[in-house]
Amino acid sequence: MENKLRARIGEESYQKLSKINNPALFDFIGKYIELCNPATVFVSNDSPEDVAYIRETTLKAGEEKALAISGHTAHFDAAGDQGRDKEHTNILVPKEVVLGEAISTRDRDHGLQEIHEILKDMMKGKELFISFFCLGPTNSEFSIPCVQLTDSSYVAHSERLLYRDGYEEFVRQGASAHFYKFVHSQGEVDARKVSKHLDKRRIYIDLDGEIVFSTNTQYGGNTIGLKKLAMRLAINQASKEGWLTEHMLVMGIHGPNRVTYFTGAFPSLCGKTSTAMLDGETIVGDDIAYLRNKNGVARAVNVEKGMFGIIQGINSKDDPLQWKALHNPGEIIFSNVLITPEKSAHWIGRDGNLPPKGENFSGEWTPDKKDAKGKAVPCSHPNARFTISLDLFDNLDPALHDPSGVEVGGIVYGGRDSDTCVPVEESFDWTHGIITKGAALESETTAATLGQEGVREFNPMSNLDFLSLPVGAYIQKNLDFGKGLKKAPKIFSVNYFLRDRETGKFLNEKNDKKVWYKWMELRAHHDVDAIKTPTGLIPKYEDLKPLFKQILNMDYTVAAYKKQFMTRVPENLAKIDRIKKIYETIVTDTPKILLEVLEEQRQRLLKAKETCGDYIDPEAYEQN
Ligand code: SPV
Ligand code: MN
Repeated sequence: MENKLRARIGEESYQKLSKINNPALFDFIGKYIELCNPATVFVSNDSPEDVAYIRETTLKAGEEKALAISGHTAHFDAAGDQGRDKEHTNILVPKEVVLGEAISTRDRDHGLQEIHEILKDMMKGKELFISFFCLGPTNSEFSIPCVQLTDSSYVAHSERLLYRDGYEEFVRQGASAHFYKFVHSQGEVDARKVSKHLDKRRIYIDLDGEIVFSTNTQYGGNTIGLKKLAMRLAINQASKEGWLTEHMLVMGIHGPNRVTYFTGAFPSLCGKTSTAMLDGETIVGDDIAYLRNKNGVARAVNVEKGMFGIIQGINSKDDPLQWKALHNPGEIIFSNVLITPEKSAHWIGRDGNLPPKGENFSGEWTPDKKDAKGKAVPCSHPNARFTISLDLFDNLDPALHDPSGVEVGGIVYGGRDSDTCVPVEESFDWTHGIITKGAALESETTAATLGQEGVREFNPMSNLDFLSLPVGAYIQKNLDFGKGLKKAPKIFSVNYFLRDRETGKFLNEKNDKKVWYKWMELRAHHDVDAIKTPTGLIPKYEDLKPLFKQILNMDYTVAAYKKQFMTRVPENLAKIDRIKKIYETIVTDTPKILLEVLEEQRQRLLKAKETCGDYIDPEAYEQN
């Protein structure tokens, strides 16, 4: 095998590979080179020359186009390839394994057979890029080495910005390395260099083999193997080993002479990145976290070191840190934005006038362009993104690469909820938080996934799309994790999307969340009191008022507070009914405690309703 591989990949690449003493790695690489049959193979050892080669290839191959600012490039995905393809993303499971209705699976034997047929000769005439990365900081209990095979220089380039170098980690760990494997092919591309055969788009995750396959797609969420695809492998591994893999940001909230680290889970396009990037705080990560119990303390790391962020709505006023990085020289890949005639990037919600023309995901674009259904084509796709290393941001937290992670002081769950939950609320304890904030999370669908937007969906821990074990078992793992801690972090919920009952207008400004985090930070240290309601602990007006003044220079009114923090009893009861129904029907391995805790909450709401009515002013609780 070794000699065959050597002849196939060339001496230089072979020399790089041979420094890694791992027969399983050689077998994997040999097998997929044989199957995919690329014309040439490039192995990267993370050297500056190798990194530059991949970057230059993206331009030569036309997968990216250079923009005016140095280091900026733009990439397009096909018009129908602009979000995660949930329908064709399946976990491959042997017949006897049942993950439940909420998780999309496919029979392992059939799936493997199908994907191997699709991959056969798929890289004929193309270059294969082999890169090594590490999920989590290197040289750490959290590290998971990964190897990515892809025929897309854009994918290899994106991963370079998003993940830590892994070549040395493979060399260091040698034959003992436990690693994840990824095979991606964009398939045949058209004149615009976008995948042509979207009907053959498949994303399969083989838990047993710890290998992910992705074909006939380019959108990052479907192709950047180390992101959400690896997440399924890590959730599976974590569930067996007693740690957690979560769809969470990690950030430092700067309190009075201290920094308290928070993790936060939000469904895609619901404010996770803008939270992680709050001005005045520091970012460790904006998308995926591993959490481990170390000597009774919950510690978290960012699995990544870059950001695949949503660009829609980023403007100089609300997002000064992103704005600055996006307009400075530095390596950034813009995807599915508008390229203006001046070769700059434009997007929905950006400052400045709409350019008169340009190129976007739909091809040549002008403001009056309509799609086949007569609908206006926006200048950028709502799920347009930018890929950047976190070190280009001024607010990078110094703990990003700390091998032992950061101590978690609080955990936040949030969704897109127009009518039920208050803007910020603390749970009574870990179990109440995991169940009523995490497991009961609902959110209205967004453009991050293909399909209809604005539909309220159940999304436990914002992690449903990525689960690789039954939902009930996953929730039990979360409950158990807290029980094993000496001092469990406080659990909160936030809702940035609450609307006025009468006018339908949003009740909060985009930056109000700055106040919610400062309040949570104070609560994590017991520095302020809170008001007990049937659904949790809410802030007191007198604690929020000075925070609004200090942080936003705003006069926060009692009227605003009352509207925001009123308990909406009918909506809360309806939510409990919806969630209970799911956990009694769709989820079949629901922990008993989950239904009990929801029932207790229902009873508290009914009791409060008896004395205070359907819509309860926070003052009513204080007087009790
Ligand atoms: C998300 O959709 O949650 C993302 C981007 O963070 S993706 O890579 O598509 O998952
Ligand atoms: Mn995400």
